[in-house]
Amino acid sequence: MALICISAEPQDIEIDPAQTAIIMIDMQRDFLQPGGFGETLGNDISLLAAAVEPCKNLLAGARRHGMLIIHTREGHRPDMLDAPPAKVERGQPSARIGDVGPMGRILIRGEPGHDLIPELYPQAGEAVIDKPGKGAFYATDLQTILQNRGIANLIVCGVTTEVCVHTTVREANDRGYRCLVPGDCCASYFPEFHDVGLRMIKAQGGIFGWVTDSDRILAALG
Ligand code: C5J
Repeated sequence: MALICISAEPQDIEIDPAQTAIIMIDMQRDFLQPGGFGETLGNDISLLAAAVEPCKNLLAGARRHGMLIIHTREGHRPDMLDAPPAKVERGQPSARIGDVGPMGRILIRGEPGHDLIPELYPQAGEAVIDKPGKGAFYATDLQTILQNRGIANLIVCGVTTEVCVHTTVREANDRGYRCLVPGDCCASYFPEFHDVGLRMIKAQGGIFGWVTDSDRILAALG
């Protein structure tokens, strides 16, 4: 496919879809559904629901165009050897990482809560990357996968905007990837952090990347 031009801020961006991957960050039951990690931290999980439909539409468009699609999941080994005590012990959650909740052990790989939400479930052939940290590059094989597929641009979606989406965009930007963030495909428990998070990405001439929305990407894909 030829280059396409996507309307974005701070300026439009031209990309080759064949060199572009969609990264769906942590659209897991633990963040979006009752009884999971997000809710144990005292958050209103209903605030994340708005991103689901736009992500679904974008995924459908990306699949139609044969784009590389990668899903990530934040979580830890069942023995929790990869879970830093500083992360597990932090704050005053109603249940900590590794404790048993209504969706199994909180943020532990293999548990129901760690799984991706059914609306955005990966299709056969789509990579799923388990990450112990906030950034998708830290302690994962994401960069190897991207290099092997000749990827230069990332469309980064998911939750939460200012935590795992932002950390991943920053990691990717430092590694030379051009990051495009569709704001309606991201969400936060803190709407003001979502707004400022997007503004931070596109400020200063696009210091971390570009911001757009799912409709503009789909329109460009045609
Ligand atoms: C958080 C994430 N918020 N996926 N994780 O702890 O953003």
